Amino acid sequence: MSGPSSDCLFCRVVAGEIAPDVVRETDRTLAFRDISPQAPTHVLVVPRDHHPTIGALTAADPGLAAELLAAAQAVAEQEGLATAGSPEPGWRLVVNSGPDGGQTVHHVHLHVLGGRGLTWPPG
Ligand code: DGP
Repeated sequence: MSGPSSDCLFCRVVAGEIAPDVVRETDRTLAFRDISPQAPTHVLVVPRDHHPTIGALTAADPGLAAELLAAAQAVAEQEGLATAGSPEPGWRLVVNSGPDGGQTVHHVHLHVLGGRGLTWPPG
């Protein structure tokens, strides 16, 4: 599935019905700050097309999945969490998928987290 879904929160963000704090955008991706940040930097990177999960996106459009990953790296660099030549100071990429993965918004999104020392394992 890739057309907009009227009951999808992030489709509404992409459509401009909900105004996000945009960090970066490309023709096919949008990055905006999470409404409930879990770290000093917490940015969500989404495809403009609707795909419910990372698995669905990868199956339907692997090129877009790669673009999403590149967009997350670009956001990390833009936010000062890494440079092209170094991973320092460091950051984390999270993709929650499905109920056990803690996914609450069913439009695939990458969480870019950083700005503090992050612990492991996650909850
Ligand atoms: P997940 O649990 O992986 O599905 O994460 C969904 C994230 O979406 C969560 O960190 C909070 C964020 N979020 C929910 N509603 C909104 C919203 O309206 N605007 C923004 N910017 N973020 C939202």
